[in-house]
Amino acid sequence: MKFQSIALLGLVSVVSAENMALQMTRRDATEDEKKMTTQDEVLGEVEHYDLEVLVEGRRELFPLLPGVQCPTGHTCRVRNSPTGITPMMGSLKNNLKAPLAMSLNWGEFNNNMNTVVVSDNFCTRRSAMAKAAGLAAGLSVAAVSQPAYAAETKEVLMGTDSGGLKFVPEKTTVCKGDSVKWINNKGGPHNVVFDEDAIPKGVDQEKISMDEQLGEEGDTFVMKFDEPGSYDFYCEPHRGAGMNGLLTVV
Ligand SMILES: [Cu+2]
Repeated sequence: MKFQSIALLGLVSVVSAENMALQMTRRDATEDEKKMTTQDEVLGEVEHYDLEVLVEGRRELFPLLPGVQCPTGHTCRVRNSPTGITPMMGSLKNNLKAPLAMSLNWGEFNNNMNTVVVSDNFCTRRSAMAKAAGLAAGLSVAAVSQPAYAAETKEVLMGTDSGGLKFVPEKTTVCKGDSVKWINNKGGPHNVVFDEDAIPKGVDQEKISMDEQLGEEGDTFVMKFDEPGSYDFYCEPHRGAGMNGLLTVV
């Protein structure tokens, strides 16, 4: 299988644990990989190897993907585990105490962990990670599958601490379904108005913009964004002073 040798090269050529983690997370999910997972599930049980690597004098084990052989010149430890599961899951499963271990939906948990490993999309990874954490905390699949479950709210200050007429930060990126909370800081009153010529098509500019202004420090304006794209916004009283911001929804 082509994928296996590629993954192997990636692992052997890397010397530091940090780089290795980086390399593993950046890996694309190839068609071969998807096929491999399916085959493993059919086979039932496969051998896993942990690659032994010396990192700054300490011995560390890195799990190799199911079916990957130990690279020549390296020491590996054999570990058998039920297939189709993410390597890290085996030990987690053994270490979790009942009754959680009994009630946890391991299939769903594993799907999420796999998504965390193979996806290159930050929002997909974040959502899968949150769902896995929720399942491990005892929540039901239905609960963690709610669209709002993995959503987050990012905060943007209106005015710098020294009264500067800026949004802090000026550029913010959120995942679709996330919310942004603007907090009136110093130098107000401020507000948030979106530029109707610089928001995604079909988004109602009036609906997402503020009518009024926030006068008191600590006042907030919260808006949820479901449509991906770029959103330019400004503070109406201070637009001339350059109080502009950019929101990116991915
Ligand atoms: Cu302002």
